[in-house]
Amino acid sequence: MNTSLEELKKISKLIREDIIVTGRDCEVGVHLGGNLTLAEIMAVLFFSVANVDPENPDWEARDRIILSKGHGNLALSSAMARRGFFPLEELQHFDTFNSMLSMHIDKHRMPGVEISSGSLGHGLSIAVGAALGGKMDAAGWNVYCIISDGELNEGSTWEAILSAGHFKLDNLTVILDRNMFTIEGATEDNLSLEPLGDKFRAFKWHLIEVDGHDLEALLNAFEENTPDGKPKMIIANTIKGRGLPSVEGKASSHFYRISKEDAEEALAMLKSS
Ligand SMILES: Cc1ncc(C[n+]2csc(CCOP(=O)(O)OP(=O)(O)O)c2C)c(N)n1
Repeated sequence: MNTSLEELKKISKLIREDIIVTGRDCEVGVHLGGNLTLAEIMAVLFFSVANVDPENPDWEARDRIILSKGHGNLALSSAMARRGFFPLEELQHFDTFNSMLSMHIDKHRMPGVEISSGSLGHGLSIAVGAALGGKMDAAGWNVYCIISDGELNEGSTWEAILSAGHFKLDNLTVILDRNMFTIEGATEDNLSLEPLGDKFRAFKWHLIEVDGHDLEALLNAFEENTPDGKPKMIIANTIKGRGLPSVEGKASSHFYRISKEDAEEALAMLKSS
């Protein structure tokens, strides 16, 4: 899909707005921190990079988008609604009884979604299986999988990373939401991950590191070819809770209900950006 940078900027701002408004209106609160990291990534994926058809969500030749960090469903839901997979009004019912949109992803309710997720550490293994299947069938589609840095604390994720390098899955692109925090605090305090770039290279991946809020950098990263059949790892450096001054860059942004006043402030900042 051909979408200009200017248009992508507008879309990513709309996704941010949806997250803040839903976060304000959802009684129990939402995962604000780790959804606000995804706005630009979702805009670029759904409106430029991935070959998907909202009119025909199960189209065989579609690219497969797998959000492994299922608590990012609000950003995903906003992007998919704005792309036309379902009406935008659905967001008003986010996480209410019988809604198609829940705190974590339910593939049986949401059209165009590949997997249910929310139990962390499974999505990349499924993405690797899909990419391997695509290769075996000589299918032309690609797999895009978004993982969190918290999921790198799970062994299953590393098994998948090992497999993708071994099987030369150059039809697989992973976007790592590297916001440096999990629910418990800083990743480097809990179970340190660095040097991540060296680790992915050693596992035979093509590594690209970008500012995950920079639309142009993300677009370039997706477009870059990978050498020698390597799968692509995009480390997207993001800021947890981006756009919410009181919690930006803090673990406390992870899950809460934003106050009306803070939402007003965040929306005003967004408007003037
Ligand atoms: C298997 C599993 N264990 C624990 C949880 C509870 N949980 C929800 S979010 C989260 C961690 C959040 O950190 P991260 O995965 O890095 O997400 P992000 O910072 O990108 O929001 C945890 C442990 C879970 N969803 N799944």
